[in-house]
Amino acid sequence: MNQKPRLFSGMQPSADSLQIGNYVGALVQWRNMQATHDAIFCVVDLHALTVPQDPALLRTQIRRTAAQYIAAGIDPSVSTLFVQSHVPAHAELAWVLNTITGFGEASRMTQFKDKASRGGTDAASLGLFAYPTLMAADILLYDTNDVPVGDDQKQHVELTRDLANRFNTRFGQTFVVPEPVILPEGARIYDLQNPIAKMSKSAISDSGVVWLLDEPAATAKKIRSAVTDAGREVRFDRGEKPGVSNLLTILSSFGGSSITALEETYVGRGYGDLKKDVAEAVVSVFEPIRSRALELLDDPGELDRILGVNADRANEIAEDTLATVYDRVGLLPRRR
Ligand code: ATP
Ligand code: LTN
Repeated sequence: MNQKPRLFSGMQPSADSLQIGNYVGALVQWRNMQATHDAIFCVVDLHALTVPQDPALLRTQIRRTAAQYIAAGIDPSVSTLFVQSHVPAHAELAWVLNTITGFGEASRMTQFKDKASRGGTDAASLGLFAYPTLMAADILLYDTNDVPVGDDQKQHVELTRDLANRFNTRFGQTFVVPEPVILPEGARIYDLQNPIAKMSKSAISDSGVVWLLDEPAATAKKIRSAVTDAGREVRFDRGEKPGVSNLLTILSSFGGSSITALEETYVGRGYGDLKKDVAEAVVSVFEPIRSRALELLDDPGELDRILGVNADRANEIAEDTLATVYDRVGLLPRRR
């Protein structure tokens, strides 16, 4: 039998819209990997709860995130696209994994250190501390082989591998040990106003963030206002020209030409031309995705139905893994 490898990835519904980095760095890769993998994509809403959220806003953000996955080409009849909290086994397996994770080991996770240091470690929640074991549960429930993530999540996938091996050694072969698939550096997009920082959904100011669901005119305006660099030459140089290099990366990702080919096109032309072309390229790709997402959001009943069917599919796999885990660690099976 020639089964495709299993893929699992997810994003937090931490904003009303995804940003251009989520699209280039994750959605485009996910969409392409659907052909080669048995893919599972998750809206990780329980992860979003690790920092304070407004309940009414969170609920819309969950639907909006799912709608953007579909609009960008994740096909819920080919891949499994579901909401994490709809599959209870995620929280349940996370608990068991918490019991085999060292306090010191969890304390070394850099995302926790970064996020916790913003408000002071004492104010950080236990949930934030346990974020990586919930992520490990997401991955391990589905016998996942490949986990496409950005560089910042690599440490969490390494922890997942350690936990899988530890569990297998202690309780017998149970989990597939997953591999991180680190997304290419060329797919990393920086903030338009601060091009040395990664563009992020939860940036303090959104003036340098390009949203997938923004009106085309607003997107074009933001791109025209992007900070550039001293000089006039359009050349890729992340150290000396982070702003221009970021715009070239965006244009290359959206227009398909290589950065070298683009540099040649702009010989003797200025930053204004570059920005105009970037804006056109981004708007022409985002406009149909935006319309499709808004259409899906106009019919929340149908969207919820799709998510329900997909959650059932995910549940079947996840429940099986959880039952094996409960059995291995010595819990008493529940009579049905
Ligand atoms: P938050 O600010 O809420 O952490 P984020 O926008 O940084 O959100 P995540 O939800 O952490 O994004 O990441 C979702 C996916 O998008 C990940 O696979 C991540 O690697 C990718 N991603 C996020 N930002 C960028 C970026 N600027 N460039 C490339 N890929 C990105
Ligand atoms: N922590 C990831 C989101 C995430 C994830 C996962 C990614 C949660 N669970 C499982 C891959 C596999 C992030 O912030 N990008």
